[in-house]
Amino acid sequence: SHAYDPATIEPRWQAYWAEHETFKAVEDPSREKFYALGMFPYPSGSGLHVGHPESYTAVDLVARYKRMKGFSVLNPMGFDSFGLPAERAAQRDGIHPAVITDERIEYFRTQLRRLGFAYDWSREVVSSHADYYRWTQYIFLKLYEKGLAYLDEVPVWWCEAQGTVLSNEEVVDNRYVETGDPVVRRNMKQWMLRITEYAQELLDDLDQPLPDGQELDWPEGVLEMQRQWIGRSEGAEVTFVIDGTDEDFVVYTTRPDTLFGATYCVLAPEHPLVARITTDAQRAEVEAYVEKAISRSELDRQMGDAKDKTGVDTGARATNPVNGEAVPIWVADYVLSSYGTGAIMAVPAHDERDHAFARKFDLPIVPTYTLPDGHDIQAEAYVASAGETVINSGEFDGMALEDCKAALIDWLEAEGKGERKVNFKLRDWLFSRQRYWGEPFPILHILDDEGNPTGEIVPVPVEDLPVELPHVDEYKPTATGEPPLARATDWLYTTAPDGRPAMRETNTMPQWAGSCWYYLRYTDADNTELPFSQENVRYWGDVDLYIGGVEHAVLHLLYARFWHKVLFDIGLVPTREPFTRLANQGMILANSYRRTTGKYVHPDDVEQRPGQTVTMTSAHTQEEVRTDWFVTGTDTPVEQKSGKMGKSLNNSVDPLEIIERFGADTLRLYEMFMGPLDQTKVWNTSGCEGIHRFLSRTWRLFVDTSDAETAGQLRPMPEETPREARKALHTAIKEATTGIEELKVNTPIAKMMELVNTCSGKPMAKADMEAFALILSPYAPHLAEELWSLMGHDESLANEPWPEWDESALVEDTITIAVQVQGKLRGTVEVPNGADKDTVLAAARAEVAAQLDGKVIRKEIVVPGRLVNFVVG
Ligand code: ANZ
Repeated sequence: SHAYDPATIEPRWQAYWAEHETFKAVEDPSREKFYALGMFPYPSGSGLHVGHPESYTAVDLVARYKRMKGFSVLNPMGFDSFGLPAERAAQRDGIHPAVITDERIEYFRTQLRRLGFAYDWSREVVSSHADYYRWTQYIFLKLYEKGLAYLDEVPVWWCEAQGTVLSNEEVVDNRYVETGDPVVRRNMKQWMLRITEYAQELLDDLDQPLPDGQELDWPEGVLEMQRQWIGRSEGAEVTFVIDGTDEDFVVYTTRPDTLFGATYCVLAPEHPLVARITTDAQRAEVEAYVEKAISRSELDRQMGDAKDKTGVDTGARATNPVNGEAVPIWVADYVLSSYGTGAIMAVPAHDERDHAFARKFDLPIVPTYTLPDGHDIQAEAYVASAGETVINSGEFDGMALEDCKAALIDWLEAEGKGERKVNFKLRDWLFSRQRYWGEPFPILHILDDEGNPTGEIVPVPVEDLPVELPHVDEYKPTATGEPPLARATDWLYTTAPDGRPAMRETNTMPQWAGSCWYYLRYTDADNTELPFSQENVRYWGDVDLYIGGVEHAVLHLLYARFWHKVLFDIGLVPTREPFTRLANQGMILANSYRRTTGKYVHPDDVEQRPGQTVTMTSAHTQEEVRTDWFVTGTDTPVEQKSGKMGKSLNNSVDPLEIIERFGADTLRLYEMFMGPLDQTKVWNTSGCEGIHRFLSRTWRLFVDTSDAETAGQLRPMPEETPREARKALHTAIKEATTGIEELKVNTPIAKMMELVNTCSGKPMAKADMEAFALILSPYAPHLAEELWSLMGHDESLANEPWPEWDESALVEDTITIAVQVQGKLRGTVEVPNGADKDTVLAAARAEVAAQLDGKVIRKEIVVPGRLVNFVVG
């Protein structure tokens, strides 16, 4: 048979590309570069599902397109392969994480190769391989040298179930976001990265054009999430002197304009002054309160219901610096020790938290700016930052509220009672984990004669990198709570460069480390002397297009930006920002099928039959649902619902399964056809059938599939393309060009479908058939290559120039003109597009001849391209 057969076409072209190194990225100074990147996957146990190739296909479209536009293209792929899940699987199955990880990567590679991506596989990176993490360690040493990595005793999130600490970013609602395991606060010595030093720059560079002309083109939602995370605020630090002492404390406020309304102060339970200033009468109560409060999580404390605000009066008083009034000092857990100065001035009139607290403990509520008519400030706080007039504030009374903030800060500064202050929510990055499967730190702890750490730290010399991860048989923390690496005693004890006995750092780096700089390694993946050469990184520079999931809006993208800025400052990278243009792919959902037991049945194992009402139970609920889905061949009902494709809903679809049924080109095209890239979409395998039909029709447009002798050959192509087909072709070229440039990846497909319809089985002239194959190639590269080769080319089309569209071909042949008599529509005429006025009038007159018969035409009104109106009398 000569029908469209992806099963033979696709492996052939994949082999061809590999053999000819068609997509090898070259540092060609004569061409402009384009760097396209998809976020590298974590090689999970379940392999890629059809959700992953969505962004990879979009990246691939652009990469292939840019290559045809003459750019030198870098389109690489790799694996983000350190992290907890592999360690957990290793523990469960008794296989070393390195072995498990490499097996998984091999499966991912197979899947990716069979999708036909135009990757330069020679640049693959695997973050858990020593030839890669050696350089992660190298960059860590750069951070260390710059004073940006330090050890600190810090309150951390400790996850007992995982036996590790987690970063702030990994904890939501006192649970580890990945597993739902509970976490608690604990003080531990940890490695920290001083990301706060870059807070302002990380914020500014989101919005401003950079000195070298770089400017971020990112989705607004992601920019906003980064801004929120960095959380810059402007305000003042104000000093309060404690009555009867010469001690004082400093509060941070964003509203110094409300200082006259500060009727009490609050110290965080952890504040060092609490113990010292508490009066004897209050001591027992305060101590009990502090002890309890410290064990509560920060989030809990922040979220705490307004009504159950808790706190205790220390008995001490402070002087409000603006009006000299004595205000009580309380201790309460809604003030966090880690933000600002860990102390606040409370303005119950204008802050909701303070208001709730003041109501509960009967503290005075004094407004400092005008209130809306009828507002009862004792009952409810009133929050405004503009539009009101200052009251109860001495010499500041009568000022517009929006001017008062600066005026009060100036006054505080002049009086030496406070100063301007900018604060950030961003905290330093907790950078160590008590895990095995991560990058070892290139750090040594010097030991004394008894073998105890002296506290002195020395870095491992660069020439001794990598510090390889030693083999251990047990990945749990040791009995003393030491990380698993403490078990590798042969590895653990060593000597410092100066010969003193030393012990290696036993923490490992967090999963985020490897992904902070992998895009740089791709520029020079085989370099054994350096993480990347200056020559290559200067050629490839920033990533021109980066596509990935919106779940990385903050963590990965913020961490990578931070590392990049450090590398920029030490002159190792040429740009301030790593990712110039960012796009997010939407989540792919799929139907899932839940049994009454709560277990999910895979979509392949269910069938639809006339319905029945069943009681479905879950952990918390029992509900009646009507369903017409059953486990295939049984009477076991299942409930259909759509949800995120993945393991937990047992609704993953393996790309290989789709490739086997329909081919990779159908899968790629379907992924792009489902809808706009950034939108959530529901996967539907039967949707692939329509796409497969389109590709078959495309095939038949080129290839004779009849039983005739000419079967399998190109169909005869005319000298000239019919006008309608030419218009459809140029429309498709235009749409493909702008669609790919603007990442509107679904619309060009519709235009190509229209083109094939318009041709309705009759080929166009050869040059036009070639142009069609070229614009199809980013989407369906195997088929396009096959057609290209059938048309007599013996090289890949990957480097052919991208077709240009002819605007004049898009113009309509004829246009329809409305014909009115006395302003009433009496008919329409078709005239050639661009016809002159006389031609149009003649046609119009003929059309309404009956109505004009016997009348005198007084006026002929012509609106070009639209209508003719005859005024008769
Ligand atoms: C007085 C005041 C009056 C405040 C008012 C707000 C409104 P953002 O904007 O999020 O940076 N604050 C300061 N340090 C705090 C801490 N460690 N724990 C809890 N709250 C703290 O928040 C700054 C405001 O949050 C500060 O301004 C302070 O309350 C409070 F009408 O001071 B404000």
